[in-house]
Amino acid sequence: MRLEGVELIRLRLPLLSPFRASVLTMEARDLLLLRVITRDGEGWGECGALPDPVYSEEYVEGAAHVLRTFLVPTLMQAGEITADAVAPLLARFKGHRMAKAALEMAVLDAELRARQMSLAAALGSTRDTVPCGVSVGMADSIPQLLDVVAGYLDQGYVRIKLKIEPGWDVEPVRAVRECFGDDVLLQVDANGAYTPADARLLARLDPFDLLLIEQPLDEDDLLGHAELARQLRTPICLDESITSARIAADAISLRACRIVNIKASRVGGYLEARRVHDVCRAHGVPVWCGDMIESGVGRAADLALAALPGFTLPGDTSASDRYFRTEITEPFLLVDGHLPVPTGPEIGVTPIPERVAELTVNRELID
Ligand code: NPQ
Ligand code: MG
Repeated sequence: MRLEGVELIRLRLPLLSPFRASVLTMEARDLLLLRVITRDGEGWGECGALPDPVYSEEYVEGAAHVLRTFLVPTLMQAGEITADAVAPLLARFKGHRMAKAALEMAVLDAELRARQMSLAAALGSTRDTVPCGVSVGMADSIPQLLDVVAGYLDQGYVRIKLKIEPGWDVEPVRAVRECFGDDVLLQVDANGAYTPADARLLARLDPFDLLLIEQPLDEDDLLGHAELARQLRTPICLDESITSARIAADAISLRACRIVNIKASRVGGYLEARRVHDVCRAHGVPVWCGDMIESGVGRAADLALAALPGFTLPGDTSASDRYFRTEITEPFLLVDGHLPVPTGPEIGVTPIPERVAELTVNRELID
């Protein structure tokens, strides 16, 4: 296909309640959507970058700039392209994986619409529903945290993930275990808030039978995670560190992690995310699908990814009403702790124009 235009759409989606992690407290989701225009139709992509460069070095405004200045013009000058060609065409530009992922996703969506094929089928996904976990931000008090967790368990979420940082770790985990029992699937995510010197502190989490400890150390400290893994019983899962299939292979070989959180946005797109899945599966490493507080556009594509056979742990792809009052697509509703994998052609959802208009901060067409 040939790109005739790419629209960058900035949205602001208010959150139902502030989301707090070690790196940031978020009140509203500043979001960048992409719409690619071809002769045969359109395709949608979503950029996972946060408004501030605190999860990784990318941020929404920077992604919009690199797309406008380098990535979109490169694809528009390339003539006939396919989704497979996007990453090689953009490889000369270093980094900016979330910006690249959004553009590749929109081209892939357009291609799948033209072929009347679902993303799930294109990826080789094997299931039509996925079990859903939920990520719980830090709270002002332990009782408030327990109320929030009780609410999500009542809604049917099959796994609880608690954001932790030094000073909010052992106590909240102990409280959740004591309040909800040993059978609740429970894990924690530090977003890199600890250092190797915290090994003994983190080992105090071992008695609580957690599924995993996610990204305790800096994203570039693979050897630090390998050393920490030798001192903990609880498996280490990496998120921020795993930015490509090659790094996944290195992390596994270095024994820096026993589980991997896969996010298509973080690794540069759904095609690379499939390759990360394949590498982990080849090494017997379980994976699960992370979440960047996406709209229904990213959520739909993540569900197709999470339906791949190697995704054997519940992910963070929660129902639409976990974060938003207004969803820009048809909302994803939790049924018996599961969400349906979209089976329609392409990513399976289309943003609802009225909802997009209501939440749009600005739109710019590059053509
Ligand atoms: C994670 N998300 O696994 C990601 C990253 C993330 C749902 O835990 C504000 C503060 C917004 C921290 C969005 C979840 C965020 C955030 C995504 C962290 O690390
Ligand atoms: Mg994480």
